[in-house]
Amino acid sequence: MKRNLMKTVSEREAVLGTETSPKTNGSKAHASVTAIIPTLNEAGNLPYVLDTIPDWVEEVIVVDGRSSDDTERIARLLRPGVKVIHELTPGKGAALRAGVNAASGDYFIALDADGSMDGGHLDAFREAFENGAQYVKGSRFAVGGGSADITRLRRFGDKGICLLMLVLFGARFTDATYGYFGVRADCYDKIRLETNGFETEILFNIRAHRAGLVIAEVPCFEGQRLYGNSNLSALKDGMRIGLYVINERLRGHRGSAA
Ligand SMILES: Nc1nc2c(ncn2[C@@H]2O[C@H](COP(=O)(O)OP(=O)(O)OP(=O)(O)O)[C@@H](O)[C@H]2O)c(=O)[nH]1
Ligand SMILES: [Mg+2]
Repeated sequence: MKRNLMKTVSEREAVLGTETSPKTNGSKAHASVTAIIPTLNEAGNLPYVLDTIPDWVEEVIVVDGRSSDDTERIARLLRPGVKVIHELTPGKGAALRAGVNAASGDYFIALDADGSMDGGHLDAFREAFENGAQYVKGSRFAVGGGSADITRLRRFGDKGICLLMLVLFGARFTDATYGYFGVRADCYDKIRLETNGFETEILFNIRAHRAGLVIAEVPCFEGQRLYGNSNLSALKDGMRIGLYVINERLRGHRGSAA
């Protein structure tokens, strides 16, 4: 099977340089980007996160609906033109799906609202798409990436899930659990999922690989959550994610790709 995971920028440039994006068709014009941001009580963090998102991002979608704080008001105040979608089903996976359903860009890129993901990396995501990637994954562990937030348990858990993905699917990712990722709009159907929880973004990686999408990793630096509490339990959600990965193998899902 073709190895379709590029670990470094230079590898990406070498391998992806010949492909074109959906609208550019080889020209210099940029295709449009939708940033999808799920939020659950992130009013304290949104000022930082929205400020990092470059002006060139055509569409910003905040998926809220379950916050009891001022998240929606702050979003509208700080990013005029922001689309706020209400999703009442609990879980980040459900929020991501709602965001994608409302998105109109050529590339969808998901990022968290807790301050751990820097919108400044969106340039590198777009570049990877424009160099031919169909699925772009942020990685804290690729050369040039890093984290101010990783614990030993989380690093161990991430390595375990990466190994599981390699052994069960032959999928070579350096970071399985960092939820900064993007997919080309016309490829989304190949990775579409109905799960609602944190497992969703991990299963996207597997489906992208199995569907034969061209995958690129972008080195990212993970900051610490600025305010509020995490909604993820490293142990409980980590085990749950592991079971979902095994179940994905047992179900033999191959996506709908060529
Ligand atoms: N709309 C919506 N957003 C959610 C839900 N659960 C989490 N989120 C958002 O999803 C993003 C990631 O959630 P976090 O709680 O930071 O979890 P995490 O980043 O996977 O884990 P940590 O590394 O512990 O922060 C954040 O922007 C949350 O606000 C939910 O049920 N609904
Ligand atoms: Mg977080």
